[in-house]
Amino acid sequence: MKLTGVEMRRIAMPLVSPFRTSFGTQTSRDILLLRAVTDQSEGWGECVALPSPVYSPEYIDGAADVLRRFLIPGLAGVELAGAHQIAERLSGFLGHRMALAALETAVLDAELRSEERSFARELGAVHDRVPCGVSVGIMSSVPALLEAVEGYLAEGYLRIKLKIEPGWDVEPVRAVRERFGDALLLQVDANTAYRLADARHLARLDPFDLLLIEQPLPEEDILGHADLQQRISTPICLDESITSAQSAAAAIRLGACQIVNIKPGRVGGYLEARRIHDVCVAQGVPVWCGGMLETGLGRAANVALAALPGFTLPGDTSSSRRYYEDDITEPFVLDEGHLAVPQGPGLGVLPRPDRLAEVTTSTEWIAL
Ligand code: NPQ
Ligand code: MG
Repeated sequence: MKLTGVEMRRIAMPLVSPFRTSFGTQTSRDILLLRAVTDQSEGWGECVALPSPVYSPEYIDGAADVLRRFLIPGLAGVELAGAHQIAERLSGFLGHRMALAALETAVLDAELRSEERSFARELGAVHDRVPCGVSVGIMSSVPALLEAVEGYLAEGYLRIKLKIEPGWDVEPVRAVRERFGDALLLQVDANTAYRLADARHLARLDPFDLLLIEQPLPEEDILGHADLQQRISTPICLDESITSAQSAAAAIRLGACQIVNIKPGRVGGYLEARRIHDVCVAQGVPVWCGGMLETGLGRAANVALAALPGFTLPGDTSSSRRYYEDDITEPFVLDEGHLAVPQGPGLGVLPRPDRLAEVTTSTEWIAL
């Protein structure tokens, strides 16, 4: 298999409602899509980078630049036995894992489509549907939050994740727990908004029987998370800090987390994501699949990954309409709190040409 070229396409997708986290409020999602064309077929990859480097160091224009200048040209003239050779081929280029993940995914999709194999089968999925949770943004008031959570539970979501930050933590958690009861699967995500000095405050979440607290401290503060875990009983789950199977193994060994959020984009692709899954299973650490407000393309691959055996907690694999009124693919629709794992070749879904054209803001062809 040889790469002929890659189309880099930017799309702008309006969100159904603003999404507020500890790092800011977004009202629309600006996304970089890749369409890899090989001598055999073509495939799609979605880059999860945000417009600015507020969740991770990567950002969309930076990802587009490193792809255009280095990653895509790095595959020129290369005969690939498969997409699994891409990461090693490009290992001289450091970091930029979200960019690399998008490229590897697009080529893997092309490869699998030509061989009529699905992502689910390729990754080792053992379920044909996955249980789903939903991530609930920071709201203007507790009543507004309770109304939002009630709506999601009515839709069938099996787990609620509340975004938290200093000033919006114990009270919203208490209110949701009191209103919806002890059986509700409930967790929180701080997106690095706290410091180790907040340990006594974070311990006030302990009575609410949360499944986990996600990424309370900064990305690089592995030892801080290990120290924090000694002072709180809520299990710590890492998101931003886990950038590879190697960093996952280290964080687990150091006692920095008891649970891992796996986002393929953050770690350089679905193949590295599977290696993290394998490390965690070997260490008895539960994992779940995170989300980056993907379109149906990224969502399809995430749902396939979430069907691996070690994904024992519901993920942020929500329905399309949690974020988008009109997705670019056929929508993912919740059925009794689950999403069906796509079974068709490759991602098992394709963009609808008319909808894709409507949301496209620019395209660029990188020929090899
Ligand atoms: C997280 N995702 O787990 C991320 C954060 C995130 C579903 O909570 C636009 C606006 C894109 C906010 C991508 C969820 C975003 C965003 C990711 C937040 O930390
Ligand atoms: Mg997170």
